Amino acid sequence: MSQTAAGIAAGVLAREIGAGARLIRWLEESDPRGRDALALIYPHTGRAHLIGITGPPGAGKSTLTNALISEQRKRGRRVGVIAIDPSSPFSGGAVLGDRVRMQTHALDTDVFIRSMGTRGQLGGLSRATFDAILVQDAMGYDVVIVETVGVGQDELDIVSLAHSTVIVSVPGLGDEVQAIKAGLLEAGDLFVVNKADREGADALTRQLELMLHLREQTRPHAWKPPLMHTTALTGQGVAALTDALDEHLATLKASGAFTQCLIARNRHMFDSLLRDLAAQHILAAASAQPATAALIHAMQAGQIDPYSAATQLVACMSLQFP
Ligand SMILES: Nc1nc2c(ncn2[C@@H]2O[C@H](COP(=O)(O)OP(=O)(O)OP(=O)(O)O)[C@@H](O)[C@H]2O)c(=O)[nH]1
Ligand SMILES: [Mg+2]
Repeated sequence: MSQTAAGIAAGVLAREIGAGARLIRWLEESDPRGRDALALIYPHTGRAHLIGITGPPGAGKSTLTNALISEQRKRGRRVGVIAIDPSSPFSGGAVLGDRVRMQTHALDTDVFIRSMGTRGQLGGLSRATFDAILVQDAMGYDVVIVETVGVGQDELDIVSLAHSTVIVSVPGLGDEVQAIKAGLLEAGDLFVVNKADREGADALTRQLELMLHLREQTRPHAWKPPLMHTTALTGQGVAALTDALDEHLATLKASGAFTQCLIARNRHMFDSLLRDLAAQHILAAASAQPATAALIHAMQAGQIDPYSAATQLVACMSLQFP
């Protein structure tokens, strides 16, 4: 495999999983070849149906993703998956767990599963995830599924910027854990009660119905989100969920929201890159300023507070921005 940006981009467009994995790594590590290759593949993106799946730790998201892959494959579609490893104390070793739960598809070359850590990406989790989505999209995967635990702002950005956001709930977690955060409730396009084989599924369904009813009263949505039941372990309800996802996709395409979603994701990336560039410029310019040393000294001596020091420095640098 060629190690140049052009070589890797050609491999990605030829749908070679090795090339896709390499490019995602380059982008994660801010290897300059990553950006060059991304520019080459970018014109081939924008076609995949991006599905975000989120829910509490252990809700069965990976098991459900595995079942969704099977169903999508039955329908002749190629599937990319990005599983975000929740390095939360609840679910150590999730990367391995995700792989095990989706290993049914390990030998299928029309399925590409990539796990990502939640720490250590330069530029943040949402950017690394959106980069990986672009790569899988350019590889011609019809469907790209992103699995993430619904906790931080980054994760919320990721799922709410997907075309179809699936919120997974499970019976038996207790009320305080079960209450879906307002942001997630608002972002959900499809609501799933997984582990429907377990006791408590009916009570949870009633609770969710109430939440959705209140959501509708507060702010009516064009798409009425379905509330579905699955038993991911056996695949029960997964065909119906796939039907609902297809229907949602058709609605998005008919209204133009499919493209809007892509525009919103690009805007998010653009803003995030701009913030990084601005920070780099300011830090570089600040370290070249003679006033910096004096202000730091004054701050250490307790003569000025950090807010005033930063404001003063920016004030005396502002004319020197490129
Ligand atoms: N009874 C039952 N168990 C299920 C079902 N779906 C998943 N499980 C089990 O629930 C456990 C957690 O499943 P995962 O798919 O790893 O859940 P997850 O939401 O991906 O977990 P994290 O990624 O760690 O947050 C596993 O032991 C699954 O076998 C279901 O429909 N019914
Ligand atoms: Mg998982």
